[in-house]
Amino acid sequence: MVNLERLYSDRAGKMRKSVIRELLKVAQDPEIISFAGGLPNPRSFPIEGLKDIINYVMKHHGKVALQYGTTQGLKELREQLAERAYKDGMKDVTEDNIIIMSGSQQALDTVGKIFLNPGDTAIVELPSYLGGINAFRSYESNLEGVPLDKDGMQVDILEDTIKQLLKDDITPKFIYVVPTFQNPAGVVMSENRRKKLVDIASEYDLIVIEDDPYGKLTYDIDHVKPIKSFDDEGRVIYMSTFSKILAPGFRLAWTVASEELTRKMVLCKQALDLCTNTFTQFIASEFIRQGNLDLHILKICDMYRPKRDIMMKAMEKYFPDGYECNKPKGGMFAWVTLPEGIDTEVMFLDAIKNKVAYVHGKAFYVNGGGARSMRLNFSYASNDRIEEGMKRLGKVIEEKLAAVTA
Ligand code: PMP
Ligand code: G9A
Repeated sequence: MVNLERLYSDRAGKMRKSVIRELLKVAQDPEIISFAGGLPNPRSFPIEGLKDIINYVMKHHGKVALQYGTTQGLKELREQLAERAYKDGMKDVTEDNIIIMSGSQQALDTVGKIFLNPGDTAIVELPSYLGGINAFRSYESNLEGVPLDKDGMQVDILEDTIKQLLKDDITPKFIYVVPTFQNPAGVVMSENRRKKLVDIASEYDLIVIEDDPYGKLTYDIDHVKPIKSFDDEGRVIYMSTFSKILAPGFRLAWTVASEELTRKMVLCKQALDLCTNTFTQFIASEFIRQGNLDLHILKICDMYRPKRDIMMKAMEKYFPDGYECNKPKGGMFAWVTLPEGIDTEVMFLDAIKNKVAYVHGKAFYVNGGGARSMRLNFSYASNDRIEEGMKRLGKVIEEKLAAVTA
């Protein structure tokens, strides 16, 4: 037998399982109603339209679409995304500022790889996206958390945190935020805070990582300007993905960054996977060229808005008094905090017995907080199953509360 422990790097030893990825197995049990994974609804996939596009790509671009591509990605797709970024308010963006990534997850890993030495510190939100936390931790970094409220990261606390770190002789490398329809908390960072965040980053000479998979999934409010649109100094790395607006199976995402940062990330990606899936890049590009993407996003919003509403109504109907949940104005998640005495990680076992799943709050906190909270995804389940799942969950919470207060 090989003694692998002796051979593994320190890095490998520190890698942790992703609760979300583990829970995907649970979601595969058809009896369990899953509010756990951040999965798009499979009925939203434009399967028929994509069949035609795939045929078109094969006919017109087959020889290139099945070949290796450049590491930075298909030029036509980068041009299209640069144009969309410009429309979203990002200045001076051309295809040279864009990299097509194999999912935003790869972009997060790349950020970790280019900025974090073992022992370095990065700042994340409390709560924060688990995949980001895991990617940064795999580079043996320390993560410092700054709490959110209903307007996103509390930037005054951010500044105090940075000052305290500097006092302790620690220079944080970057600030990672999911500012729009946050995963997991569902909140939107206000425009004032977005501007203040860029000012703080400038004052302390830090990078901001703006992770924006959900910005286009907006149900009651207009689009919010990305943080990157307030960046005049090339210190914001913006990333978004086709996972939530087309299909996560494509594994397609993109970054918008200064040319210098783009060159460094491309270098990093050369070692990661040579290039992103060329075939799906052609499909996505053709989907955009034929004018389908924005219409498709509208359809997704029309599908998810009522799901959000059904979940919120069912919460009022079935959950015992004392919980807190702000109605999310977009995205895919509701964040619920339950009364004192409940630990959602412990309660999860009861939930599974009752055939309903969620992600417990602690998974998203780098400081051990979140024990009373849970994240509920409303995009994946059918409308009927959302209602039924919330009923089951309400019963689980009620029984737990009764046991706690007994
Ligand atoms: N960032 C956030 C905030 C996410 O929610 C997700 C997916 N749930 C990702 C990154 C990863 O997305 P992708 O499929 O593009 O790798
Ligand atoms: O399946 C994944 O890992 C992507 C979803 C992320 C999430 O649930 O936050």
